[in-house]
Amino acid sequence: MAARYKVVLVGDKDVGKTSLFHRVLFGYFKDTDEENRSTLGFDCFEKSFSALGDLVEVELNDSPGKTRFETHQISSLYRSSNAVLLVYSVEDFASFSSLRCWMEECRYYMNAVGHHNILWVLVGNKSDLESDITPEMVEDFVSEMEIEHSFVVSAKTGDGVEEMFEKVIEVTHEMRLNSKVNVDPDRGIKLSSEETNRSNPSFCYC
Ligand SMILES: Nc1nc2c(ncn2[C@@H]2O[C@H](COP(=O)(O)OP(=O)(O)OP(=O)(O)O)[C@@H](O)[C@H]2O)c(=O)[nH]1
Ligand SMILES: [Mg+2]
Repeated sequence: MAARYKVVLVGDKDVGKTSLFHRVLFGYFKDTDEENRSTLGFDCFEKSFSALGDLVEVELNDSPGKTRFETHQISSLYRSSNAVLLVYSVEDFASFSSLRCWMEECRYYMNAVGHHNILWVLVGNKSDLESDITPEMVEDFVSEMEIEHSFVVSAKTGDGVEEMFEKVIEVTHEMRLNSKVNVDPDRGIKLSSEETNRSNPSFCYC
């Protein structure tokens, strides 16, 4: 059976999460008019990718930049994610600054269920526009927040998007292969058989 991973896009309104979602899944840039473009729900779509020679199923989740949802909807999305793409727009310093809050929010819900095996990825979108964010700012942020992977991409031109997503899936798959802790995308964290046998004869879902 193919491994399944859940990846979630988070970040401020208008940074281009939905545009990245379309670019990754359907390979084109979907421009929308200002009135109708804000994401109102948690859209998701599943697609197969190849990683380290294996076929993997990836559920990519788009989320609204303005939280309008009940806590349980947000917490269940975060706690079952394998990778979180923290998206900012390179021409919007405020969207970069608020990533700390987005990360804290995600960590809060993940910590609540003991889910620590997450791949955090920093994604600067709109690289086709002039950037307000210097490489030093990015370096300081990733080192302070202990983020291992950072990319600058453009959903509009497609520049860097495919490479970024391939890397995310590859590293996520590598983490899964090297780890004893697995995440069931529907139910949360599941201990591996070795861990389970040691503590409890049945699987433990948080
Ligand atoms: N120039 C440029 N514009 C982009 C890019 N990606 C998205 N946009 C534009 O930025 C605006 C917001 O994009 P969305 O994808 O709707 O942003 P979002 O993060 O999903 O916003 P919310 O759903 O409100 O949270 C739209 O007008 C997009 O066309 C990009 O790479 N370059
Ligand atoms: Mg959106």
